[in-house]
Amino acid sequence: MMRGKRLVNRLATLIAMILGCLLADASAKAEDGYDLWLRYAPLEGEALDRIAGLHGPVAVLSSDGPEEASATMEAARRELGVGLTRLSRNSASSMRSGAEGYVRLECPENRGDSAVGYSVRADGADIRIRGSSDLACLYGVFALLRELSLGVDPVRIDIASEPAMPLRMLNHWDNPDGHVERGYAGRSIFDWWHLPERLDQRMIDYARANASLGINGVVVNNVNARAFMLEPRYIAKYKRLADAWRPYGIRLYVSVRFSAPKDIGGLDSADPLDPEVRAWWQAKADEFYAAVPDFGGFLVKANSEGQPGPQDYGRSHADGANMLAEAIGNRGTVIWRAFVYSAEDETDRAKQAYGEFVPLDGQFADNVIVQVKNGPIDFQPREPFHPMFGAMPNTKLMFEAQITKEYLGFASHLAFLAPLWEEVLDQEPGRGGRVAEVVLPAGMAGVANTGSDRNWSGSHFDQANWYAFGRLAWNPELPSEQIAREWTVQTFTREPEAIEKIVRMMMRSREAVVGYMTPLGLAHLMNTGHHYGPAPWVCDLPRPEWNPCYYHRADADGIGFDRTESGSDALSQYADSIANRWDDPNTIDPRFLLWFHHIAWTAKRPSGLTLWEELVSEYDWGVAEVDAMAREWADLSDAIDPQRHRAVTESLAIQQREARWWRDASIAYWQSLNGLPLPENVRPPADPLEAYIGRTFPEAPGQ
Ligand code: GCV
Repeated sequence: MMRGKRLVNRLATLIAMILGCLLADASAKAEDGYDLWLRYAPLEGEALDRIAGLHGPVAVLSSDGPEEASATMEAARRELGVGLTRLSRNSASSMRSGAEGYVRLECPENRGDSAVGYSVRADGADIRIRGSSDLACLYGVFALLRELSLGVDPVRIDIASEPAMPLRMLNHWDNPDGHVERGYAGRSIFDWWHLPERLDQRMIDYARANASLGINGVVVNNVNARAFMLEPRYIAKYKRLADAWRPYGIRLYVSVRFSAPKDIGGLDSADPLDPEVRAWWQAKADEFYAAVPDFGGFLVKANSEGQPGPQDYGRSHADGANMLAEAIGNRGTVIWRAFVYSAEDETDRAKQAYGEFVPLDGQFADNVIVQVKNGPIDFQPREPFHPMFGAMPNTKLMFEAQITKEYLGFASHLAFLAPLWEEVLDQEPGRGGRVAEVVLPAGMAGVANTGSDRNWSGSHFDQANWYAFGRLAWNPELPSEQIAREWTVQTFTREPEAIEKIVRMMMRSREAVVGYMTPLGLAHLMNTGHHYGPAPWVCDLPRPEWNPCYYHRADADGIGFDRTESGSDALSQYADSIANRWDDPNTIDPRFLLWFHHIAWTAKRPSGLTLWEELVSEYDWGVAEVDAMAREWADLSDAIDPQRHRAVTESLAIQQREARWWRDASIAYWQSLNGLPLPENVRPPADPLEAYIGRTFPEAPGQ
């Protein structure tokens, strides 16, 4: 019996190796970015010699395991075959029969996504990957390949890792017609038109990339959901996708429109307390689980930006979420978004979510998670952390990040977002530990930046944000710089000087964007609708909070939103330990100054400059940083393949131009209000204010 198993495993090994060679050869073409961080560029010199003796993969099954390897175990072997073959210069001879060591996959065949911690350890000439489920072995394989790509000596490998949080998910804002809301990488990767019969290879490569990071959930459609995506024909499509992703440990979730019982169910109400409505959702959930037994659950945007919700019937968010939670039962999860604000509510928008949700703490069912954006407004280049973190100790809160860069220059600006997320995860709300600890029982969700572009993300550097999100969701304690470095080595180059330059570029990039777009705590000054470029002058849209003027509150005397007690008092939503510090413009972290304070243009700052001088110097600093990044990248032409080097050079040229535009248009507008001269030796805006105001961009993507 055991010999039979061994034979099967040996055969599987051989097939995986041959497949690995074939795949590796097929990919030895131009560097177009499709392979992401799973590129496995051949190792050289000593690093190559060190892995040359490694055979892979051999599965050692537990004695009570089934005869056939699970699809996940097969995926693990396949990945190992591909990875080792490519890393060892695509040379089959390095997998020679006299190899000194084996990579041993020692995981029982039980499937499951809970016990996925793994260890990867050198044991003499062998490497043993161990875990309590097949998925643990797949994750371990990706971890081993990452280490080898980074040049770690196989005999020194010794890692043990497990995910910090249960849910590590991507939220797609993809519409059924293929348009991606806030998507800057082409069309949607989901081909609803041809599913379920046709499944694009991209769906498998997407799953591989996610599994390599430990991402274990994908919401496949926009939170601004269409009700017809709950119809049986769509459930068949989800089934095909879920079946394809299951081996990679990815559960499929769907965004639902709260009014679906009315929209497609023939009912005249969607009241969550109406028995007919509840029965409709129960039947709908059962239909999902009949087709997809491991269906993840529903994501809901309710009573926000015009979406229907329980408040339409005088019910609370908890009433709505709990109704869906009951329908799903212990089979899955309801994720209810806290991104709510209403046109009718005159309360400072930054306060509304806290006001609606915190009183409901403790009222949500066990299988409900409330998903909270990193900041209280909307994925700005910089926001203070959301005050709901730490304020709902009896509710599972999930951290929502935006990987796609709606407010940070779309895909053409280089902005590495790990420092942004790290900044928020590291905050201490004053209750419940750091934000990273508050969200541990739930997880992290990231609004995906993928699309049909060959490089997936619209630009090569934007792949790093997908990567960073996944790595942080697995381990929110990972430092941004380490993430940048490991991504760079796997994706671009192993040349030490080039790595240092690229990491430096990445680490300064987000702060540069803050500098030229929204320095000193300014926010939401982007043009309306598409959010492309500056438009601080927009003040006349019907809904107050759609206007940049609402956020900057600039006039002849000063600028900034007074959120202290004398203003909207949003500061009171933070714990005293924080509010006391932020209450004083001289002690607040200057990065949040104008978020919480309205300051006179001529006020002297602790820096010795006036506010106006400080603001102008921030804009100039941001622009100079982008110029420096472009220069550093230009120096790297020998270290990076020409195709990707040129693509990044062109994006940086766009960023340089647009950084100047942001700086010039903003300064021109502030001057039109304050009438102040520019500080000495400062370059005046290139064009008069009217020229900036007159620009229109009907072609801007992602609207
Ligand atoms: C999906 C912002 C974006 C919207 C997005 C919304 C949300 O307002 O501009 O496009 O809608 O956030 O997170 O629901």
